[in-house]
Amino acid sequence: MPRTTAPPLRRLPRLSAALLTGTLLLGGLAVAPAASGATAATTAVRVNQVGYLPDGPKRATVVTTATQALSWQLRNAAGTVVASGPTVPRGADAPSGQSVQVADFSSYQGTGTGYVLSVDGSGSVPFDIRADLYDALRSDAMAFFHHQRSGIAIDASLVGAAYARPAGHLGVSPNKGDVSVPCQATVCDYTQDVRGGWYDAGDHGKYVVNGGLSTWLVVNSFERAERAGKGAALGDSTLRVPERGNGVPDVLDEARWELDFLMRMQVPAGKPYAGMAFHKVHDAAWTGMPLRPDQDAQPRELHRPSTAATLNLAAAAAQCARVYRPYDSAYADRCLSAARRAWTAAQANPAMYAPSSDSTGGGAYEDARVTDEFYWAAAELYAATGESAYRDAVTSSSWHTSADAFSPYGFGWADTAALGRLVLATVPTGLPASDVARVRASVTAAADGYLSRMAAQGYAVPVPADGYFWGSNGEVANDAVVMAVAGELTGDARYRAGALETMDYLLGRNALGLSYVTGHGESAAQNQHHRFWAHQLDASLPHPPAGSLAGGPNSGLQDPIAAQRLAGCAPAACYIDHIDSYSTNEVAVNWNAPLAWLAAYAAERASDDGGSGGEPPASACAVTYTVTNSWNTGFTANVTVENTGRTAVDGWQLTWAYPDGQRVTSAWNATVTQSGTAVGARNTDWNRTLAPGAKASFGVQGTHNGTNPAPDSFSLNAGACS
Ligand code: 9MR
Ligand code: 9MR
Repeated sequence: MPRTTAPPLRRLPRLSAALLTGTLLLGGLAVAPAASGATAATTAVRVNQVGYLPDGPKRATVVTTATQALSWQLRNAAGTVVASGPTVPRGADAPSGQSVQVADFSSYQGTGTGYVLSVDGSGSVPFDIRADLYDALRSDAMAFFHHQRSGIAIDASLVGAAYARPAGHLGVSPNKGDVSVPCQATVCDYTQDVRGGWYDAGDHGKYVVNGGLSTWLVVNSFERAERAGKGAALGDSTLRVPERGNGVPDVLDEARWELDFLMRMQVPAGKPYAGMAFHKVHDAAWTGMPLRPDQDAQPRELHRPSTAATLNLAAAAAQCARVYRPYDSAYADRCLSAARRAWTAAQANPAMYAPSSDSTGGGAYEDARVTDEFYWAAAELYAATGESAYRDAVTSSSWHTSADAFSPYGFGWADTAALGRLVLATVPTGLPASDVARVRASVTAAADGYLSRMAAQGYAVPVPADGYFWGSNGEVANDAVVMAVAGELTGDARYRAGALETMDYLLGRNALGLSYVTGHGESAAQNQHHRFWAHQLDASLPHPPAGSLAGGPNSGLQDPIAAQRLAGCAPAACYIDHIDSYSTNEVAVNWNAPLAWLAAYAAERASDDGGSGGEPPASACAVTYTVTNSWNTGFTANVTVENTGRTAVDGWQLTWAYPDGQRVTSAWNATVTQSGTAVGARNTDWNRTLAPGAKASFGVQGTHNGTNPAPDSFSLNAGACS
């Protein structure tokens, strides 16, 4: 059954009302200026320290003991007041424990650098207003994954000398792995090659559950960009990855590094639990800090397969089959076969739960409820194949109708039902239109929930006051992903504004006046828990590279330094930029993945819309499907697709589902493949580019079972057509 009330066990106990009210107006904390060590101000102005988009929301939070409205002034770099107005008193803000007011300067649409917002004699840090604000974060946040790669040297030509390092865990002494890793005692009697992938975080563990989720988000960021007609921004030679120039979008090259690892974690045919995924591989004992990956001398071990890991693999690999097909159909086939085997194995072993006790040398990633993972994997397998067995697994899942698929605490590595909803809401499948409408409505309802929570909070954070648990910044970014998709589905600009405003929170408009993203913002965190980027412990080592997101405020205080230094903190202030604070200040792939998703989203709107803003049209293509000939068992049809969007489409794939058992047997002027009911038609060399307003036509011949109804919906590069 879906969880209805309490957050999952691994999260924190809720904070008592007494704690929340008892920490209001923590004087010293509330008034500490963000960056400059200025005077004893009574007011502090918290802004997005990177800046604001010209067409985006522009709000700041003012920490002040004043109860009356104050006035704000926006000054440009020359010191000239370019806008001014009154703040709105908000009173006590429970999550931050501060008394706050809000300044809204959204109506100012000028551009420039060096703006300062002043209230009551206090100035913010300087910030920019410009359309290309997020271009750097888009590539930095994505580059994080390359830095985290295991099994490959990180080359100075891509990352700079400070971040270059030898390959980790390729079996070169003193490393023991990961080319031939044994299982823990009693788990298996063979070894497995599980090289590659991304290190999870500040540790050297590699965990299938968290890897699957993170891969899915990275690939999903590309899917979303493609639907908006802007996938080129993440295309080939856009990122600092070694595979630049191979004709494949760089973001997919990066995700493939992890997908290959995930598939290596699958139990081989002929062995017990074949098709299941080992839950994780990591050191036999926790290593100390600092420690470069190639210097880790601990034995590595595979841990018992789990149903959750197996289903994460199934979901990520099924998504791979769909998204990589236009670039490498053999790889797509390999992914699909791994996904199918994983699904079958998970069905045969539906309750192999990873225990919370398994946390020696690596994190547990425990999960004793996997119905949501079944739902997500089924949704991806259905989207990839159109097959009725997967459709039935979707529609019979309790999560398909449950209102709780989107929890107020957001989705996460153990809560994946929302991901199934996002797939079904955005990828055309054979689900009835009414069901798709219901699924889409659930996405917007979730986004509405985040918006209303933001509106009720002084810092416009989408998480509830009791939701500041380990990785809360990842939760904020995940919520923003849902809001952005709601904006795409509805064209309602409020959702885009909500997604952008969460960026303000992450980049400095928060209780601590600190950007949680390294290298982005005047006053940014820089001592995240990491075994190589451990400058705080060893000055010869680098700080984390720009674009790394800290886990964020965690009222659980689950490490010694947080427990010691942060006792009594208000939830949103339970954070310390210290390398030892792994429970508030680690980096992790599942937090940087939604950050990268969001940065790509925010960057794309700014640069590609010329600052005009607004959502892309709900549909960027129109299709006519005409049966040109039909006989007792066969038919021919002509299909015409028109690019009704504003940008050229370079390389297209049109997809649809046949409603009544039709099968394509041949095609002309397009390359057509069918899997189950799902059909994909790819451009030929000569009709690959569709300028705005241009059309391409192709034909298919096929068989039918007596009736031959036309498909009722089509998608161009995964965006629904009218
Ligand atoms: O470094 C580890 C970090 O990646 C994990 O998130 C965290 C919780 O599992 O554990 C950290 O390792 C610490 C271990 O749990 C206890 N001894 C100190 C370790 C940090 O050096
Ligand atoms: O993100 C994980 C968080 O939800 C858990 O509460 C926490 C303790 O189990 O572990 C976090 O994940 C860590 C993992 O266990 C080990 N690598 C670092 C991860 C981020 O801190």
